[in-house]
Amino acid sequence: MPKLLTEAQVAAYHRDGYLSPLRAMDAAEMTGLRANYAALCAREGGALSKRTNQKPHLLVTWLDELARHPRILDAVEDVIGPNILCWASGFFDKPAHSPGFVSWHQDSTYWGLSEPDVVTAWVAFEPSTPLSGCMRVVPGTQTRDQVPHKDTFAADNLLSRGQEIAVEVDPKDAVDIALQPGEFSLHHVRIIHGSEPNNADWSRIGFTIRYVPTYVKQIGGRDSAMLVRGVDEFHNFDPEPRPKADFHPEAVAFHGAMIDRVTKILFAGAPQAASKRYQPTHVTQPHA
Ligand SMILES: O=C(O)CCC(=O)C(=O)O
Repeated sequence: MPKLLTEAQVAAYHRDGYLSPLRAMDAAEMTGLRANYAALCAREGGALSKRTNQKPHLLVTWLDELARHPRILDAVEDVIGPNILCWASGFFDKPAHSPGFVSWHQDSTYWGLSEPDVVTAWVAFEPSTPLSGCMRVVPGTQTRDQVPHKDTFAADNLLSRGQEIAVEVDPKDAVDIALQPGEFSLHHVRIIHGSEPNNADWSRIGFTIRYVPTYVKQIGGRDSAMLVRGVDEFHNFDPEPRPKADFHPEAVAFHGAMIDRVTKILFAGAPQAASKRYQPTHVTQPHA
C-alpha cells in the first residue's frame, strides 16, 4: 500500500519519470518558509553563495526539516522504498525578468551514483509557471541510458557545468511542471529536463531535495548523505548530522569538509576555475 500516492500515481511515476503537482503544505505555511528564505539570502548579502547553496539543509534547521517533511518523504518512499538518504539539496532561484535558464540535461550525468534510483522533490516557494520559467520534462526519457552531455559553462546557465545534452531535444515533446507555492513535483534522475528564463514579475524559486535508497553507492569517491527515513544497512555514505542551530559552528565545519569532497566528484575532469566558485568565500568572490 503506498503511503501518500495512489497506485496509479506510482505507476505514472515509473512510466513517465515524473509526478506533479503534489501538495506538501498549505500556502500559509509556505509563506513562512519564503520569509525564512528571504532572511537567509539577506544574511548572505542578497543571494546564496554557490557554496552555501550546496546541501544547505546541513546548515539550516528549517531546511533540514523541509528535507524530512512527512508528505514529501511519504511520496518519495512510494517510489524508492522505505530506507531513504537525502543526498543533496539546493535552491534554483530565478529573479524576476532574469536571463538564467537550465539547459536540457539528465541529473545523473555528473553525480557519480551507482544506480539511477534517485528521485528529486522540487518544492515551489513561488509560483512556477511557463511565464516564470517552470521546469519542463520530456516524459518517458528516464528509461534511456545515460546520454552524452557537453559542458558549456554558459554564464546564465544555472547548472554547475552548464552541461547540456548532446542530442536533439524537441521542445514540443516536453511538458511544463507548473506548481503553486507549497506544491512539489518528483522527477527521476535520468529524465531529460530543463527550464527557460523567468519573464514574470516575481522570482521563481524552487528548493530541490535529492533522495536515494540506502543501497545506492557513490562511485566517484567517498561521499556523505543524511538518513531521513528507515534504516541504513549498507553504510555506503558517511552519515551527516542534523544542524543543532542555524549555522552552528559544528555544522559549518562539517558542511565545509563535505562540500570540498563532493565538489571534487561533481567537477571531475572540469577546468579548475569551474569548481573555484564553490570554494569558501575568502578564496573567491562571495556571490559570483
Ligand atoms: O529549477 C529548474 O528549472 C531546473 C531544476 C533541475 O534541473 C533539477 O532539479 O534537476
